[in-house]
Formats: sequence, C-alpha cells, structure tokens
Amino acid sequence: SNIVISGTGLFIPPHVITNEELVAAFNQYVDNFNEKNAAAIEAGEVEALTHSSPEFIEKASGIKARYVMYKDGLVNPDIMHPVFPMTQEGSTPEMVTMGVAAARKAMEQAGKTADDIDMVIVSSTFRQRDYPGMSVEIQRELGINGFAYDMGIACSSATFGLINAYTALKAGTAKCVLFVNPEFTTPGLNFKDRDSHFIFGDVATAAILEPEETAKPEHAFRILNTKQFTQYSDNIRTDQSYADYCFDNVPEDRYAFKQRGRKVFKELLPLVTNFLEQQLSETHQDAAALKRMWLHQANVNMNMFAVKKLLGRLPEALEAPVVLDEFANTASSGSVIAFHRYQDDFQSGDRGIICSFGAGYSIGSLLVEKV
Ligand code: CO8
Repeated sequence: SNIVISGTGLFIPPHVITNEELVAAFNQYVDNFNEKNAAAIEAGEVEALTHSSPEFIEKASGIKARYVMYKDGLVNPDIMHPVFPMTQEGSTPEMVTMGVAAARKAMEQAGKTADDIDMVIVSSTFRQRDYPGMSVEIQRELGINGFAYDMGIACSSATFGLINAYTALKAGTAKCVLFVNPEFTTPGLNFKDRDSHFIFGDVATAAILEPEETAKPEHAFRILNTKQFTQYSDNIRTDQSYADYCFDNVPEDRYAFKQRGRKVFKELLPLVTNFLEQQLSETHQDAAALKRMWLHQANVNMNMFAVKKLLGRLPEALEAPVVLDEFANTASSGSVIAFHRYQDDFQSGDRGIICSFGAGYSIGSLLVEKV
C-alpha cells in the first residue's frame, strides 16, 4: 500500500537572535581579545581577530536571524556559548523536550494518539547522550508502546529518518511511525569563530508516517519515491568523541563545527543537481511539473543555483521557499520546516520534492504527492 506523511509538527525555540545582535556580541569579543593581547599582537606572536558583519552574513548566506534555546550566553562577549544546566540523571535533555513538543503537534495534525503509534525514530545531527536513547525517552514521555531508536547523518538526518520510517512501513515492521528531529545545534558551534558563528539555529520538527488507508487525507502526502546518496568528505566535520577524556591537550574547539564553506559549495552543488536530475529521470518526472522543492536550508545562493540548473531559470518564490532567513541553517531540519510551512496551497495530485544535502557528504530526497 501507499505510505503517506499524514502530519508534521514544528517546535520553535523561545529566543530570537538577529544578525545585528549576534555580530555586536562577536565584535565586542574581538575588541576585548585584541585589547587583552595587544602586546603579543604587536610583537607578531598572536594574530589579531577581525570583526564580523551583518551585511556579509546576509549576502553570503541569506540568514537574517536564528531561534535559540538559550540566548544570554550567546550575546555575552565574555561567555559566547549557550548557558544551561548539565544533563544528568533525573533531568530531561533539551533534545527530548524539543522533540516531544514537535511530536505533539505532528500527532495533532495527523489525528493520532500514542496508542496509534508503534515505532519512534529520532533522527538528528547530535545526540545529547549516547544512551539510553533520546528516542526511548521521547517514547516514554508520550506513552507510546512498541520500539524506538536514534539515528543520524548530519544534514541528511531528517530525510534519512523519514526514509527509514517509510521503509519500515513498507516492510510491515511498523503500522504507524513517529519521526522526531530535534536539532539543538548551538552547543555544537564555536561562537568565537568568524567564519561560522552565524550559521546555525535550534529547532525541532516531527512527522507521522503511516499507510494511506489509515491516514486522514487532510494533510497527507503520498511518498512516491525516495533516493539517498553519500560520498565521504571531511570539508564539514567535528572531531568531538566520547573518548576525548583519554587524550591530553584536547583542543578547545574540538567539539565545534568546522567547514571549508567555499569547497562545500563548489563540490556539493553538482552532486545535488546530478542526484535530483537522476531521481526525476528515474521517476519520469519533469522538474517544471513539480509545484515545489522543499530544499535543505544552508545557503540561499546554493539553493538558487541548484533550482536554476534544474528548471533552466530562477525559481519563483514559492517554487523553492526559503526559511533560512528566519531560522538560519538548522542542520537537517530545513527542508522539513519548509515542507511544514509551505504546503497549504497544494491540491490533490500536486507534487513536490523534500531534499537535504550537506555533511558526509549526504543527500536524501523524497518525491511526494498531495493525497
Ligand atoms: N563577517 C565578515 N566577513 C567575513 C565573515 C564574517 N562573519 N566571514 C568571512 N568573511 C570574509 C572572509 O574573510 C573573506 O574575505 P576575503 O575575501 O578578503 O578573504 C570573504 O568574507 C569571503 O569568505 P568566504 O569565502 O568564507 O565566504 P563565502 O562567500 O564562501 O560564504 C559561507 C561563506 C556562507 C559559509 C558559504 O561558503 C556557504 O554557505 N557554503 C555552503 C556551505 C554549506 O552548505 N554547508 C553545509 C552546512 S552543514 C549542514 O548543513 C549541517 C552540518 C551539521 C550541523 C552542525 C551544527 C552545529
């Protein structure tokens, strides 16, 4: 039988940081650093830091602001990281709270209760704790029977998670899957690094997937085709590991997101356009006949290039909607946020593509059709 996405949910964190606020804190940090190290800089022993700028950020990426779980430390030049209580026995990790909030909304939209669901997939870039699984705690919080597991593949965690839900339903492993995608990215970013301090925000998305027969048609999208691709690259990486305590001299920014942004742009773009061209040709689908492309939200210029290659012209605003201006890059959630936000104008039979691309490299895509 056909498998559908019957509802989606979005959890928006409580705080906004605009580029202006973020850059003000960063530039103050830079001034403080340069002042404190003036003698060493003068002597050529330490390199002076350089200001960031809101104009650069918006022009290079399309990002105007981001939502965050914890704001105070991020806009304090003496702190420059999110400040929050350490997760320990008896406390609930942010990823669980965020995931549960998004899950409840997806369940409501799909008209499902905990009793209807028998499988939970939590797919995200980070795990706040390696075990017990975030997914199992979310399962417990929501009172769901059956089983749950965590998975992730950075930027494509969401699409790969949705595809895992789809294949489990196709195989009969589950009757109704709750997919949860909490991206608590801000602790994984070095807010003192000019090249990347602006890139990410926090968010959570969720979705219900089930056979078409059991689904309410109202918000349902039939999954017509799925496609996945990976090719190793360390142009986007973090080195943080559970084994870090074994080493002396662990670098201060070992945990942090690092990328060669230009290289990523140049290498990933042709991989993505070839991938999508292949998927469209394999499914005898004309790009121009798609009503929408809900694309990964890392860089607005990259998305425009990709769509231009596929359509032979620049997209109209609603052909490839942008949420990056408001949310920044949310690791894997961008394409799902776009899908959640921009689908109400779909008529039965209208088609679109949900596609992620990024670290790994990894690319994941679902061709869907409004029921
Ligand atoms: N303010 C002012 N100027 C700046 C700044 C800044 N903040 N940063 C850099 N500059 C300057 C540089 O110094 C450089 O100056 P010069 O030309 O004099 O050397 C100039 O601006 C241009 O710098 P870049 O070449 O670095 O700038 P780009 O135009 O390439 O833009 C981007 C940088 C925005 C990073 C761009 O390369 C990009 O977006 N590339 C695509 C990257 C991409 O898609 N990455 C995937 C992201 S990974 C993902 O989505 C999830 C991964 C896992 C999540 C982890 C969560 C924490």
